[in-house]
Amino acid sequence: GKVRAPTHIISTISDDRGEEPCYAGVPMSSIVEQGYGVGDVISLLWFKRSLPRYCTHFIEICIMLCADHGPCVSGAHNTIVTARAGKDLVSSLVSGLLTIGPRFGGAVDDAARYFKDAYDRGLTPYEFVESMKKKGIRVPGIGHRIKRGDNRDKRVELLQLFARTHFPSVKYMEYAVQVETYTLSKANNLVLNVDGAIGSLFLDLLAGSGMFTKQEIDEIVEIGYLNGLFVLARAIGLIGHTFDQKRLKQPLYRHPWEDVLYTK
Ligand code: Q5B
Repeated sequence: GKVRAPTHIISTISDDRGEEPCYAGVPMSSIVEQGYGVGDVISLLWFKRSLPRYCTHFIEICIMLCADHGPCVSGAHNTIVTARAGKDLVSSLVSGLLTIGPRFGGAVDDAARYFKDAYDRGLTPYEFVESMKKKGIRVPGIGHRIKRGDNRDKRVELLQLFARTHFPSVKYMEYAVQVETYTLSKANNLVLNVDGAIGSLFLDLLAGSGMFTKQEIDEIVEIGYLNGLFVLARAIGLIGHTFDQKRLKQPLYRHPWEDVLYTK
């Protein structure tokens, strides 16, 4: 009989061997003809399924809200400095992307992991926050450099409004809000930030849409898909900052001596 030659790569999300590329089995012509958006494409390529419109719309809102946050944040700063050093688009982009991590923009997965674990184990916000403090771990998704209890992050409010209107359940997000109420009683900068809002709301999307098994949700949270939303979104802004610096013909950046504390 026929013997299948062993392959070196297994791939399950896309196929370009036919007349047109397919994303998770959906041909490109259907994607275009049926008016799919980038949220649908993310659903197909990341989650290997078509998600309901409110889910893909939520994904698109996350992308739009996180696309940029001005020139002063870590990622944009690195990109600007790199572009001004005369580097090309890809170098400037990745220089900014490499700052995304546990403190800046890359706390979405950990926020989802910790909020899910605490909610599923029935911990009160007090028990959760204090147990994190004992372990010396900052609560991912909580805290911001400029946002405060009396100057909330509009992006968080917009995400919450959308989810409260369209999601069947927002239990994880409401838990995150209770955590925020407790952390705000400790310090005014310990707001639920954009990473925490997306992390908790994505748990609600996964659990409430009926499109994922419990095992699949656990795997998504464990592997960590959700930082990808911030990375993808912020790439849009970082590319913009690169073009901006080139357009403005900005010279090499050098940090002023006055802004450095030289000490022994
Ligand atoms: N404290 C974000 O810190 C920041 C605490 C905490 C318990 C916490 C910090 C943090 C978790 C990671 C996270 C995403 C580093 C942030 C983003 C995207 C962005 C960015 C932009 C965009 C800010 C003062 C006191 C200390 C700390 C305590 C702080 N956070 N305790 N849990 N989570 N959060 N990152 O202001 O007693 O004095 O020692 O790591 O979710 O990145 O716009 O900028 O779109 O680009 O530097 O929005 O919160 O505060 O370090 O001076 O701490 O608060 O232990 O207590 P800060 P610190 P104590 S969204």
